[in-house]
Amino acid sequence: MGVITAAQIEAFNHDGYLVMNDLLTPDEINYYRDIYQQFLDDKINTGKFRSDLGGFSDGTRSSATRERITQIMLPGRLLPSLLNEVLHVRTLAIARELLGDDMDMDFDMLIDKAPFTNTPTPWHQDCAYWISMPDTRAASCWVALDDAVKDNGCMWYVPGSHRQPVRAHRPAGSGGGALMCDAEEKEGVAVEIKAGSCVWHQGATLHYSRGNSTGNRRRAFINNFRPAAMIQFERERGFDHTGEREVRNTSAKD
Ligand SMILES: O=C(O)CCC(=O)C(=O)O
Repeated sequence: MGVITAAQIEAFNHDGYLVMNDLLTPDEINYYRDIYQQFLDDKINTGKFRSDLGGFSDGTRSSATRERITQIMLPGRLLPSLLNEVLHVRTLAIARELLGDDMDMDFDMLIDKAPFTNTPTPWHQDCAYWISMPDTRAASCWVALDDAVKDNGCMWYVPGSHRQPVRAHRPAGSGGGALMCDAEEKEGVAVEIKAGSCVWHQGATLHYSRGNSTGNRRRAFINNFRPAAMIQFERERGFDHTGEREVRNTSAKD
C-alpha cells in the first residue's frame, strides 16, 4: 500500500507512538458509532467480553453498578463482518508497514468513557498484561470515534518508554480492573486527536488517559497487532485476551 513514510516509521520506533490523521471519513465514523452503540446497548450480545476497566465492578453488571470505563473485548469475534470493514483492513495494512509483513491482528477492543465518569485509565504498558514472548514486536491502533481531548480522556504517552525496562505493574484496584505502574503526567505528552484519527503505540510504550469529566462521550476502537507466529505462540499457551487481567509478563512483576 505504501501510505506510511520512512520518517513516520522512524518516529514510531523512536517515540513509541505515532499519530495518523483522518483514518476514517465522516460517514465511516458514523457507521462505527452506530455499531458501537449496538454493542453498548447489548443489541450485539457482549456477555463475558464486557467489563469495567475502571476496576470498581466485579464484572457482573447491574442497574446499581455504573460502569466507569466500559471495555468490550473482541468486537470482531462478536460481529465477524467487522474484520472485513475499513477500520480493520486499513489498520492491518498500516501495522504491516510499521512493523513488518508478518503482522496480524491479535485482538480488538472497544473502550468507552461515558460522560462525567471521571475515571482515569491508569499508567501501564500493554506488554505487562501479556505472556512474555520471544518476539516483542506489537502495535496498537487507538482510533478515536469522538474528538479526544485531555478532559474526556485522550491518550498520553511517555516518549521513548518502550526502549526502557518494563516497569513493575500491580492491579489498580479490586474487582479485576486495570493494571497500573508508577508514572506521572509530567513524564508524558497528551495526544489530542479528532474523531476518525488514530494514534499508534508499541507494546511497551507507557500510556494513560485522564477520566472523562465532560458531558460528551469518549469512544475508542482499538486494534492490536503482533507477528502471526507470536499469536500462535499465545494461543498454544491458552492466551487469547479474553481472560482475567493480571501481570503476566515476567519483566513487569515486582
Ligand atoms: O482508552 C483508554 O483509556 C486506554 C487505552 C489503552 O490502554 C490501550 O489502548 O492500550
